[in-house]
Amino acid sequence: MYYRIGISCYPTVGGSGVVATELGKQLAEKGHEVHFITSSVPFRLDRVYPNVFYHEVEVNQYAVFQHPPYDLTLASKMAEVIDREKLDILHVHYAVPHAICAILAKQMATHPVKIVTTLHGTDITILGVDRSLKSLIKYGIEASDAVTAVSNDLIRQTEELVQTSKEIHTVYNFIDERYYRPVETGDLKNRYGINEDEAVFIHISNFRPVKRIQDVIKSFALIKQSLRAKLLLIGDGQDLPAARELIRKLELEEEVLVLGSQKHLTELLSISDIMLLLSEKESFGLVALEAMACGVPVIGTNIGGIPEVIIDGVSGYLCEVGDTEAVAKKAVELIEDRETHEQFKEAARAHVIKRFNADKIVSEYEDVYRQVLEEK
Ligand code: GMT
Repeated sequence: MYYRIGISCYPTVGGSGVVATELGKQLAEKGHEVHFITSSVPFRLDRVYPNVFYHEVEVNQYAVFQHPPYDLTLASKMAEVIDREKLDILHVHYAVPHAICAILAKQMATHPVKIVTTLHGTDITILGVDRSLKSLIKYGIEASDAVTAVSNDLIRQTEELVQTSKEIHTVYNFIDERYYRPVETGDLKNRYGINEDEAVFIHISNFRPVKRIQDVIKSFALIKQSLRAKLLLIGDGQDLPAARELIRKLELEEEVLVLGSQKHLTELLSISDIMLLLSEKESFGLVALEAMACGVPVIGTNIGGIPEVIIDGVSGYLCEVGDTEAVAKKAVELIEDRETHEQFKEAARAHVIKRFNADKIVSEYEDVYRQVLEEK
């Protein structure tokens, strides 16, 4: 059974947009018709897919408007696409404003459509506790026909923070394992000035405060006391200037390579030995999955959905938030024990392929669509 599915998400760099776009591509490959309704072409939509369509949300900049009415324009575009394309499902990613816009669009449209909302993390853990948005988010969740969240922990937090008893299904993040795999890197290490005897650590994020970049740098400074190593910092965001300052203060300019936003992550992951993901909030941790798929074990914090992704002592390690000494100790032990490091690399990739492969997770989303369409 093939469906006509609308997808709305934040189309720029960010985990929720990546998941939404990859999901659209996978659904199209399976034969569904997919309609992206977004403010720009999603950045992961990098080639032509015959049954993928894009509907741009163009915001009116009329002078009377103090703020451009993006949310209203999005709802209006959603209603237009629901009716014209006869959508069966409108799947929105990130509760605000997408779930609210979808509910409004459903009321405006004449064609019957089901709204599926996926909660990604900060839409609950940060915005869900903001008094100005909390009841709106609760309404968006409860008025959706089906709701999914990217980890069991995010469901628990949604119930606690937003006080809802709406049924929420866990559908984990996934990766396309055909793309995310260890790749040939030629002399890439050499070109970055990394010696063969140096261990390579990597951190990839949007450098927001929840990512605790300072802990990544402090852990690396401790690691450096025992190992020859380099740290690759990938991404950009508000905490990058403070990160640069700390790197300078700890005299790590030679050893920390600040590479900014990068597209070809598989190559950078393939030259890395360990990923550090030391966030204080993380509903899942898509980057951990991407690293593990490329055979990179992850040292992560024991919070949010991370323990549902990393198997402690098998495909990486879990440490408490802020415990940089424990992170450094685990990292040094793993690098120094080559045999265990090899086992972790294999276990990491095997676990991702078994548990988080695209086919499995996309089928779980299709089950949600099927269930909701069977309901009267
Ligand atoms: O903060 C980010 O990492 C971006 C954010 C987003 O919404 O774009 O990511 C969230 O959604 C991802 C995809 O479901 C999850 O893998 C991330 O863990 C989650 N981030 C947080 O919870 C902080």
